[in-house]
Amino acid sequence: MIEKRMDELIKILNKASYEYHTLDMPSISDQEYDDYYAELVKLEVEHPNLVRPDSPTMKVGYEVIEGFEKVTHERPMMSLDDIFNEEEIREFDRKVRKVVANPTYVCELKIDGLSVSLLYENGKLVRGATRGDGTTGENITHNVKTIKSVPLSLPEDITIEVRGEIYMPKASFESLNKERKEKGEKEFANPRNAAAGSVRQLDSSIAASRNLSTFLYHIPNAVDYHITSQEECLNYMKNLTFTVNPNIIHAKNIEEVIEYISYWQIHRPELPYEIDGVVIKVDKLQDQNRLGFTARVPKWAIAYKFPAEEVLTQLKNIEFCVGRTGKITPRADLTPVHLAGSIISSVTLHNEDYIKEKDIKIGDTISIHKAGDVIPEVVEVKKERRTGEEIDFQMITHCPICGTELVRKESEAAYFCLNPNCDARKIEGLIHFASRDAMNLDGFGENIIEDFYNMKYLHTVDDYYTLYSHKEKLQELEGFGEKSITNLLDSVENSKNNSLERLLFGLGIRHVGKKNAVILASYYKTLDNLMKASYEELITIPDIGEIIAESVVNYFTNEENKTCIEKLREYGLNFSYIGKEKKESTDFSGKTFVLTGTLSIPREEAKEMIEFRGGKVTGSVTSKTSVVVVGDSPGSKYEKAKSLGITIWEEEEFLQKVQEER
Ligand code: 0OW
Repeated sequence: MIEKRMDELIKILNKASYEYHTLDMPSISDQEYDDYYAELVKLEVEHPNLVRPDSPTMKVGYEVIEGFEKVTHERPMMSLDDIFNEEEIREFDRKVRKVVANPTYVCELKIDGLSVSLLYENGKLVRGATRGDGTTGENITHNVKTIKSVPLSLPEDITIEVRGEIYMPKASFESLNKERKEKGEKEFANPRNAAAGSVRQLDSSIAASRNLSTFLYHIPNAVDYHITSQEECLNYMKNLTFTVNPNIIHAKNIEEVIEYISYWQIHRPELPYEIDGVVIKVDKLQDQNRLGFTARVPKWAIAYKFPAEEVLTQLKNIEFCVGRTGKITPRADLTPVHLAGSIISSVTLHNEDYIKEKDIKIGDTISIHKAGDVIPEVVEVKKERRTGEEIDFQMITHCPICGTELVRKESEAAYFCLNPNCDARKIEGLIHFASRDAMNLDGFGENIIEDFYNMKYLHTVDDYYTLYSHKEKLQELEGFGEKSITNLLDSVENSKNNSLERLLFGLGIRHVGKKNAVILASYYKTLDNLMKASYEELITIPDIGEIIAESVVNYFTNEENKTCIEKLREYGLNFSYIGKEKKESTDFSGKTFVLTGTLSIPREEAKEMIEFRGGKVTGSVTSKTSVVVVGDSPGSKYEKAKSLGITIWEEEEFLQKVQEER
């Protein structure tokens, strides 16, 4: 009957989700999953009273709560003491040995996320909570349910609390920040903040969209489940289908702990998630009990923190960059220095307030590190190294390029050059127009554009399309010839066929980033429709807020912009949205791909190439698969594709076809 069928479907779907998200070894195809899922949704719609709390339909993030309930942790969620060097690691071992004769340890990567407690009753997830102050946390069940690696039900009907870390993988963090930047929103400083910001949302559809994940590492009352060591505890949780970090080791002694730490200090950048150290735990529970706790932290565990790599260098000078929007950004010109895998020769000083706050002077010795392991940032000025020769910082009052007096927008720290004809702004605008994500004018690097600007061949973006009339003169330029100029002119010509969103993004309308350009282009289909759009209509479009709507209306009422657009129309640029649905059938659109074996490019990139061209990538080979792309040492998917007679592309054939269909 209905309930029995729903039970079956939920078991199949939850098992499939666990295999896909936790084991990365799906045993049914996406299509089969979708079919079962659709059947379950149909049954749930027809019988709402039969919907179960652990149905996978509960994961899509449909709940918006009013506020966060407080949760009291029966057993406080402990913190950890931090140590920072080998001597302190040995000191920890000595202290342990005062109580425990021959301790063995478990070493766990210290996941840089936020702690979470998951409570299950009779095998069903009933509550997710943040650590809070260790005793009182927030109820985030509605968000935790949307995390794919969190099981809604367990293979046994037991009641248990497990604790771990919610984190955002580096790749998700990158794409989230890119998206936010395009929408003109503030970017997250690091994945930890992004994860915390995601689970603190009242609307769970936001958390559902953030691709969060978990690693579980603790059962507060493990002894009640006849567990005798941390190692057993981790295996117990694995068997309950929780995700446990795969890089945990059992160390016979402190030497092996130190070896493990040295290894991960080097290989940390290869991990797909951020870690900020290693957690060392005495393995046997009876030893843990003998060591006990302080008020705040266990005495049987410690967190070794990797040093945030930091280097010293000289601040030689402070320069001022003028951005496309006229924003003036002070930049420190540094004595080049090696930092975390790259050479740093300049670092942003953001704005005048920032420089004053850190009391930065020209000639200072400063320390820099990579904030969130990515962007170089000034840590502090080494005042003790001052010689008295240093020069106080003076904010400029006029644009370094055009001399216009700078203005400081109230409530903003930045200064702006508001001269729309400022050379720096015009050049930045031309560079943006030609950039990869905009009109993608192959070959037009920043220097070439600046040269052409200074030679008056380029002034506004429509001038790209009259360059061909200067062909002879351009060919005689130093460093150019017939071939290189022809290539430049060809890429300009080809760009006329770009879909509307590229042109929209390229025009540099304030606050209209790549994503919003797609939203507007796909909504209005043609530039003319968009130019006629009213403010009132624009703000009704999802994700298009007042700021963007106002900016779009202002842009298209500006005479100079209208003139430029009329010229582009005259030169034959495509003003329509060539959306995915309109693409004629090609090597990719509408086809299902499976990738197998090791490719020379990251899988994620290959996936993006396929999806950008209207294709779909799935995890397993079925009769519905169109093409299997084969890298080095392919696996069973390759065999299956041959047995099913499915089209197979070696990697170079795949890349050839990608190139043909840009
Ligand atoms: N961040 C971690 C981590 C870990 C807890 C449970 C017993 C003592 C602390 O990867 N692998 N193991 C523990 O063990 N804690 C961790 O993180 C803690 C949570 C709160 C502060 C630290 O981030």
